[in-house]
Amino acid sequence: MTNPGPDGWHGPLPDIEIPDVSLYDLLFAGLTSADAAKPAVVDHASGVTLTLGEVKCQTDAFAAWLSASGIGAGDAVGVLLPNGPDYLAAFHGIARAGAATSPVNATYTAPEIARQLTATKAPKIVTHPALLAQAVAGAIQAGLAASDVIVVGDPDAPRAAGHTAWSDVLATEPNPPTVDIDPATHIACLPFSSGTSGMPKPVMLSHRNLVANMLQFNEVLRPLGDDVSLVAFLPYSHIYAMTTNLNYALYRRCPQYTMAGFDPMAFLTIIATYRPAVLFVVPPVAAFLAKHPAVGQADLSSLKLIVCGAAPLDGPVGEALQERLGVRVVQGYGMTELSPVTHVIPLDRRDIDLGTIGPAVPNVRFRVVDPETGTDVAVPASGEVSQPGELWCAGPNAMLGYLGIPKDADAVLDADGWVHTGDLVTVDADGVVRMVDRIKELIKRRGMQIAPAELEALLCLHPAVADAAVLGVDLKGTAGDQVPHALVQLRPGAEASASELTAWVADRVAPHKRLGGVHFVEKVPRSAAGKILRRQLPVLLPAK
Ligand code: AYL
Repeated sequence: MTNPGPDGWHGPLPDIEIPDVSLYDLLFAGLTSADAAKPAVVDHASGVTLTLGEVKCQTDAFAAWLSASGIGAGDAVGVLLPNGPDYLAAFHGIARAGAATSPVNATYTAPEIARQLTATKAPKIVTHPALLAQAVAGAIQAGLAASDVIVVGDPDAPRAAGHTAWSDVLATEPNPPTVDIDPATHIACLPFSSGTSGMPKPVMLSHRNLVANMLQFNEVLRPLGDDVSLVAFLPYSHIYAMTTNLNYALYRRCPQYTMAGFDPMAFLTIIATYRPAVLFVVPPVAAFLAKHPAVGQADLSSLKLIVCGAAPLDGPVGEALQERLGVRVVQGYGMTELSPVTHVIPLDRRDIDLGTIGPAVPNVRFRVVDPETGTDVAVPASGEVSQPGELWCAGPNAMLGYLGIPKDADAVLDADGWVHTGDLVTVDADGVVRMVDRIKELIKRRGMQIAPAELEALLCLHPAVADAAVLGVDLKGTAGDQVPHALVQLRPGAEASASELTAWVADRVAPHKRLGGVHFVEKVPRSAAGKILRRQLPVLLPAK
């Protein structure tokens, strides 16, 4: 085996055939009556359980309702729901109708919701009673009518307010018209990502992208056997949970135990009660499981695998977790633009450092490219690692592009199909990759994206602010968890306090994007072309 091959580096597992089918056909078309009776989703807090057959029936009913409402190919529908049983049919009903889900983070404020609905031109939104106020405000800002807001749960209150009740939608005859779906070009989902720079934008993921990534990832999990039951606490609105939890558990006919948010003690209770086999976590949750005293008292004996991704896992934390729980822990890497998973440590490769992201999953090719010269870094000798370079990935899981942004205007997906990740990595002679740094603008908080450009634009709307730059500051005692700080240049003669500007941002964004500090500077450093000189920002922070 030569690695890298002519088309880049590859992983240890052989490539697989990706079936040319829609998501619905892969997950539901061949559902046997035995499988239909299996639990698909269990929500501990509400006690609601849906079988696979019930999820399919709801999916069909929602697809039929959407089709009858004139929604289909080329349309998007907003989904603003916490994790819970209704999410499954909402997502798949939209895809079956030929439309795309525009998944909105459940903690978003009305302006954030409106921006997302507007960018994806979504004519409808599905939401939850607990999120109704911000959903309606966002929908109205985006030009939707009250009846375009579909509300799950008790039907009476939404009906009285002129909204559409989910239970009325689900009463539709579950026989939607057949929609011709070309898996390679038909968009199933439009999650938002800021890519390597600028504002968050809708990422066009096709049916093939989502089908492929689930199957690519499945190859890595194959040694686990039949049980991949899992706790779905990471938000479905993020591609990490959408692919590896929502869709993957359905594909494998295993139950997913939903949590509307991460509550550590409820999380431990759910694991002890339902005995799932797998957890998909982000580094702060890995650290909680590795260190918190309560974990020592909990029964976590059902667990067989913990996959950690979305931000850097500290190798020793991974080791400590593996040791403490006696559970295999692996690190994975992904990016929304790649549907998302490209690298995971193989389950049987105990020799690979948990601080790496492992080799590529099947069908992914990757390159490590010197950002200065644009050439691939030299292949290292056995036992050594390469020079750092930017990770480029290609495969059937690579996005179609950003919605509404011309292909040649986007620096992320190139004409040869490589996604330029904006992450700096090294690779060893076996194709095992280690993250070194992020060279894109992105800040990550608990695995969730924060685009500096979004907060900078908000700050510049404040009357006292002349210019602003936002950078990520590592949170103490965490490996790689960051909080955004702002460097603010005030207008001459204008006054504003740090707390006023912090509140200005907090009033307008989801909690994870709130500023951890505001520091006043004489001038925000910009190039002659007006670009923020981001490398100069850290030295402008006050000494700790
Ligand atoms: P997005 N270590 C360090 N940084 C990471 C890692 C990791 N293991 N994984 C993701 N990132 C960063 O689009 C990196 O900067 O998708 C990358 O470009 O919200 C960015 O996060 C992408 O952020 C899985 C399944 C990871 C999913 C994912 C992450 C999807 C995050 C592993 O098994």
